[in-house]
Amino acid sequence: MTLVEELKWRGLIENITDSILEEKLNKGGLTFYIGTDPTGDSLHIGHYSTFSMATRLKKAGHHPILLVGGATGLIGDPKPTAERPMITKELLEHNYELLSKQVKDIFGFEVVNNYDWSKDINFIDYLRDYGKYFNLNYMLNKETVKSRLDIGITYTEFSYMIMQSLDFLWLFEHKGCTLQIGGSDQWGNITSGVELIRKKTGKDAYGLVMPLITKEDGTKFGKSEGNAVWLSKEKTSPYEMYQFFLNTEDSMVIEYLKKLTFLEPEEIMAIEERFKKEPEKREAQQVLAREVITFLHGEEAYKEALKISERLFSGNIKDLTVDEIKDALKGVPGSRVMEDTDIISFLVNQGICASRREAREFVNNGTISVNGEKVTDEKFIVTKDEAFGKKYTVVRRGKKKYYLVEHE
Ligand code: 545
Repeated sequence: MTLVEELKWRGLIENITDSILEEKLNKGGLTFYIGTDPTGDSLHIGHYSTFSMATRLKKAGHHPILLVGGATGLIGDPKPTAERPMITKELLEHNYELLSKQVKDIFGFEVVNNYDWSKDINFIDYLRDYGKYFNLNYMLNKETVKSRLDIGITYTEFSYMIMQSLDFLWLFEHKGCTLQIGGSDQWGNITSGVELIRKKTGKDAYGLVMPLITKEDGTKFGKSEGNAVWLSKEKTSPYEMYQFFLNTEDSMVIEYLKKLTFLEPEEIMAIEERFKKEPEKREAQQVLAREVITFLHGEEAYKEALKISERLFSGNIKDLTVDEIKDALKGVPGSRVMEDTDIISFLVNQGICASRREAREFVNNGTISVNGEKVTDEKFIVTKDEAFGKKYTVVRRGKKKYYLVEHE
């Protein structure tokens, strides 16, 4: 397969500005960029497929540049639904630091900041040197602007497209950058940059956009119980990410393997074959989790996530550390306890059993474990001293249900 054939097979090309780009992509040697605004302090898994495209192109012999929008972030790319609240310069600065460090750490590419070349453009020159190249009708016809015309759009957000176009022009002139890539929501901004370069220099530049990843029902991919799955370990632990991928819908998992991993097509096809025969083994989900977590956080972190997950599954949690326990049981029902208590009162007081009768029944038939040890004696006392780090008592009811009780 050529590079372009492979990208198509993976479903990573939604649109390109000129079919001649296909040949150039197959040949190698292009300098290209992808941009992100520091509107948050971390990327999330929804951004990952577009950013990992930079790695794919790099592996195929192209040169990537990552742009973090210290200037554009102050303005705000118009969303179809509403004007963005402006974020303070301090917050933007803070996000910039974290985000540029994150993309450098994960992807290891050169990072540039559009603030560096945008901050000194004065208003009169801006209108004379650049504004003249933007036809109002052309701008009004762009999807993002069009979708805002009835609800309203400020001059500030309306100008965003021009700023992003200036970036492309600047990178074209100073870094020999001839291609911009992004998610499909960036089509308007990218094509207006291509136009600006053509009008200003008479030369060709190109754009490529990728489809945005969705779930089976068409909604946004990348949330777990309502929370975004972040690429930062501090915000989403490798274990949480592992759980997220393990729960991937069967109907989507092969698509995600194509879009989110660097496994060879042959390998993915072989997994697909096996997965079709025995979906209940969840091999495809496991491989997906392994590949993404290893790429983002390294092999150690992946093994750790796997270990926690296996321990919770088997109930053998005795030698986990306090941190592993906290990480593993984030989000399970939790409560607090003041003093050491006998198991029956404990189970009822913590809402783990509905009545003393039920608590006795569960203890007697071996349904209850405390800190990884089965409890069958009604006189067993739950103590702070034996809690993980003298702080957390972990109760398991049956095979799957975990509770976390914190000692005060
Ligand atoms: C700015 C200046 C440029 C080129 C690009 C930009 C950013 C671009 C944009 N991109 C999106 C974004 O999201 C915020 C991330 C929060 C940490 O707004 N105008 O910055 C997303 N982008 C990645 C993909 C995207 C896009 O970072 O392109 O489609 C998501 O997958 O929404 O010169």
